[in-house]
Amino acid sequence: MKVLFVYPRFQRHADSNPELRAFVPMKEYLGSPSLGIASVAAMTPPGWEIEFRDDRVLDAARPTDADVVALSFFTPAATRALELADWFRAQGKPVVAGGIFPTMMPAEVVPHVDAVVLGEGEAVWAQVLDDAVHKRLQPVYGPVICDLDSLPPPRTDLYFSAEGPDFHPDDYPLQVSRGCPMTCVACALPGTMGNKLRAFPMQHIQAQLDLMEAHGKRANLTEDTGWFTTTAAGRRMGQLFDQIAERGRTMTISYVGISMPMILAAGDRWLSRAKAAGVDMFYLVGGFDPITTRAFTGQDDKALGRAFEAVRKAQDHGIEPYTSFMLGNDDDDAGTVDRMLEFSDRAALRKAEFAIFTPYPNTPSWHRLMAEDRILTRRWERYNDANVVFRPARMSVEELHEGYLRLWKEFYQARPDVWQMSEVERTIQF
Ligand code: B12
Ligand code: SF4
Repeated sequence: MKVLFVYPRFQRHADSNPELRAFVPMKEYLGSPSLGIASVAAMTPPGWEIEFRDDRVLDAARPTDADVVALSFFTPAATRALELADWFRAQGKPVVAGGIFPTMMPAEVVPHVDAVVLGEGEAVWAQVLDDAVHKRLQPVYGPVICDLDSLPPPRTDLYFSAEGPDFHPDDYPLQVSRGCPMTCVACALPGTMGNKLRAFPMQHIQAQLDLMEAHGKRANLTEDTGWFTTTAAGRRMGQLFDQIAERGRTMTISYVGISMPMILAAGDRWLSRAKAAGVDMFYLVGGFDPITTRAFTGQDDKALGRAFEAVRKAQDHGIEPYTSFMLGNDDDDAGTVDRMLEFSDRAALRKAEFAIFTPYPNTPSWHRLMAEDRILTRRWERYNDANVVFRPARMSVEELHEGYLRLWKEFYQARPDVWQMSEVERTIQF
């Protein structure tokens, strides 16, 4: 028996806005696939052959001898995923879907597939395959929240083997926990993985690191799983850093996802331990937390002061804050763009990315904007933080989009040395 896992393609910043190619190397935003397929594949029963297709690298709509096709997708990839589901079903293949979008919007997916898996797929995966073989797939499985102690390490090696000359990500995601007790209104995570923080056992994390190291890969620790939302979780991360440093693995972590409140809450010792473990960069996510949603509105000098403090604290510990700015929260106005650029200069930021606020389906933000009749489109491929899909509160749609383009342009025009891009890189399509 054989299962084909497919990771459908989605548009990145410069795909949606080709003028950005002059400033952003396309490969910077290709990234590894999410861990969804690797995690579920690890629960595939013995005797099953596994094939993996990354539709971003090579069109996945090709004939297959697989008995089941399994799609994994988040919202930006949903349009393509449903197209692929239709295509494979037209070839007579049973199609199963899982991931953030199927979990948040099952009614959109059910008509295109034979089964939708809600939530964490590992617990029902063997059952789904068995039902597929016996032609008794149910339309919906789950929602399920897994016991993390029982899970094998994800089969990230499937992704390594799909790399090619034009596609070899610098790093791969590593999960240290799942679920999040916070309630950021634009986040899908509490809705898909629950609002209780569950930690992976240390040996599970070590096994993931072993696999990366054995293949010469680096790991990035995802910010979104709430790993630092409790003191105990922060302490565990400190222990992980110590173990990495002790085992001399200081090249294993490429960056750690984090937010400004998390940096401010971290003690100097914690930051020094991160640095000693080889963490040279934070992926500093903005736009969700109370500091970055207020700092650039022109109305909250205290939040702005805290933002400077957070960036300086990382820099003082020798960790570069690669800052992700989000434009389009309800308190942002046209002046926010200048405030973000001025902040970047004064804080001596070297690298940043810019995103347009996006109300992801079935999140609290989505429900509020629906109720206010401010959702402009349900074309899911446009839900990628690079298009305006809602009516902003204090800007026009055009002002928001132009402000986003100006952020990328003016930030990198002032820093021509950050990405040493050749002419080929400026134009190449990965
Ligand atoms: C790594 C990562 C990326 C990678 C890979 C892309 C991806 N996610 O597919 C890259 C860097 C490319 C990326 C890009 C983006 N990302 Co991103 N990313 C993540 C991150 C940090 C980790 C993903 C991951 O590996 N999760 C762990 C796996 C195990 O979880 P999972 O995929 O949900 O899989 C489980 C279940 O869903 C299910 N399942 C999944 N697939 C399948 C398949 C089957 C068959 C079955 C049965 C079950 C199943 O079982 C799995 C195991 O339990 C998440 C946050 C997070 N913690 O999830 C954000 C996240 C997915 N990203 C998000 C966003 C918004 C983006 C961007 C659009 C914008 C941005 N600024 O980041 C860009 C996209 C493009 C652009 N404009 O350039 C949002 C998604 C919102 C949504 N509702 O869809 C998230 C949730 C962050 C957040 N908190 O808002 N991202
Ligand atoms: S953005 Fe991060 S902290 Fe906020 S709910 Fe999502 S995972 Fe939790």
